[in-house]
Amino acid sequence: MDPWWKSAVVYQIYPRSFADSNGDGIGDLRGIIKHLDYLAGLGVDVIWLSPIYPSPQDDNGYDISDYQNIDPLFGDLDDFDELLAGIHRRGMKLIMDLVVNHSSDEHSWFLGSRSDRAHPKRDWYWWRPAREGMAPGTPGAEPTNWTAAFGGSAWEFDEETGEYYLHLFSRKQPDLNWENAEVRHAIYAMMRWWLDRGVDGFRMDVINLISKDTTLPEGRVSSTTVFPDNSAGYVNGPRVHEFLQEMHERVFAGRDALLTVGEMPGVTIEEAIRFTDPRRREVDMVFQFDHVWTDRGDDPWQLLPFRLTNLKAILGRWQAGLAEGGWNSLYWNNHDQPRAVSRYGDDSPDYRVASAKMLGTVLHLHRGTPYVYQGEELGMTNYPFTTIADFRDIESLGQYAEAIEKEGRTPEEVLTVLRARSRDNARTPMQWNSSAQAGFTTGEPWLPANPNHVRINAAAQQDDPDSVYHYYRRLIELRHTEPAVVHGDFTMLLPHDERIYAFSRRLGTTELLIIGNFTDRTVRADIGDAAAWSSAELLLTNLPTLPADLTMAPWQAAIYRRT
Ligand code: TEU
Ligand code: CA
Repeated sequence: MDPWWKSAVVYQIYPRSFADSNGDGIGDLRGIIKHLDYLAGLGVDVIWLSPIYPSPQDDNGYDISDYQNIDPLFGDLDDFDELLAGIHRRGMKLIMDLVVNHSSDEHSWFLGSRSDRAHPKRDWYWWRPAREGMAPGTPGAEPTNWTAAFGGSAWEFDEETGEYYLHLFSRKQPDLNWENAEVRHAIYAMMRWWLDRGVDGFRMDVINLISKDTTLPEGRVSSTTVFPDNSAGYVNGPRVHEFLQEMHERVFAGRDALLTVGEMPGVTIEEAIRFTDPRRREVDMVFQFDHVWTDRGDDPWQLLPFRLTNLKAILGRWQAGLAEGGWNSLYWNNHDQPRAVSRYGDDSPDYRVASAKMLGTVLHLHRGTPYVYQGEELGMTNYPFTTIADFRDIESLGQYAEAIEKEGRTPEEVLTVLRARSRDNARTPMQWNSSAQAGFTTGEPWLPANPNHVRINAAAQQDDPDSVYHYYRRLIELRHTEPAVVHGDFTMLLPHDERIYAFSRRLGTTELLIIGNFTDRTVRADIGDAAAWSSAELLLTNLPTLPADLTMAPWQAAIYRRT
């Protein structure tokens, strides 16, 4: 029997930006409860919640100070139980964000660890002395040259006990020491507690970073990411498979109908096959990053131009790589990425709707489980940021400071890249309607709503059968009704075409052809048996005009079916 999640679509909610129920400007659980019918109407099967646990909110909740409670910002455990029941009542499932590569520095585990070299929890984190022969706390005395994702060294000196602790992200996110069995078992117990409460699985934050090479080798330094490659020994580290197998055995074994997805920056296809091979019992699927890192070159402050052939080569490789065993997750967007329609499509008034639908078509018809990030189903766009004061994201602010102060870059040069790439593009309030603050809050939102909410919003799109929202609804429905979408094999067509994305899916005698025009020109899809295909059944297209002879209007997408 094939697992249920192969035919599922997951919807990601970033709670802080989804819906605010009490006017404090921050989204919360009661806000989500209010919109459950909206999600059920879209037809999604699973909801993934970004972290809602108690947190100092240094990285918007990815710094957790208590794994078994709800941050008062978002509500309490009663609200949570009500939300979960509401999700289950509508036939959907809920997966939680599991952030256990690191905790908050305000977690009681770390407070203990930091208090004394002899504290029983000292070894729960990565404490190391200064580099040999160097005075602790002086420049260059950090134990290794590792850099943190949000700027600066990955080592923070602690005056109190005279040692450094490791943080691959912010200094308020100390890395947990998975070498220590007590740490692992505390985490597994916490996971079981959530499953017993009724949750249906986990999205595991940077889970391929949990195992570090204990010799802590020097790595290749990069100013904007911690994981340019595996040189430092913590990307897909030596014991990561062992840890995930142990987690499976201690937490998931014997429980049915769960979904686990590991977020894995820097994961290779070879590793992903191991992580997702069902016989190995690690995770169901992984998030890889190759296709969202295509605009990054060696110089982090340069934007590489978008090349369709590059995107196709990457996604095609992942399709082929996981064809036999394992399973892909499919996404354009999440809370860390700019908006897909602004990045890969055309967010101008002329083509926003068409290109958002085209992107949805191409993504959802790949083999794998699609993820929709809140607002993607409306074709929400990047935000018109002007100055650095407009940003709230710790990564954008940290990298900006580093680039200006340490590298002597100009603000304009850095801002150009942040406008295109900052995580805040995805974090502006969900656009519910055209009223002030987009119907997100009655107060001051923590990040301003995009001014285009007067045109782009859920209320308007629910009333318009030709909207991006209704198109996504149909795409999701198609996955539920056409087995070839779920199980068909995948063949990339026209890999060298810079304008057309085309591929076929085949299951038994059923064959689907999917075509997306990635340009604002009229382009003919030059595939082999075009004549036969153009008379096949047209399952879905995003424009009122039907493509004749596989000639696609600007940003047109089409799905054909023949048997
Ligand atoms: O993200 C990890 C990650 O790989 C990146 O997407 C990250 O946002 C950054 O670009 C690294 O340079 C996860 C979460 O999704 C992210 O929101 C957190 O900030 C991060 O882990 C730390 O928990
Ligand atoms: Ca609120």
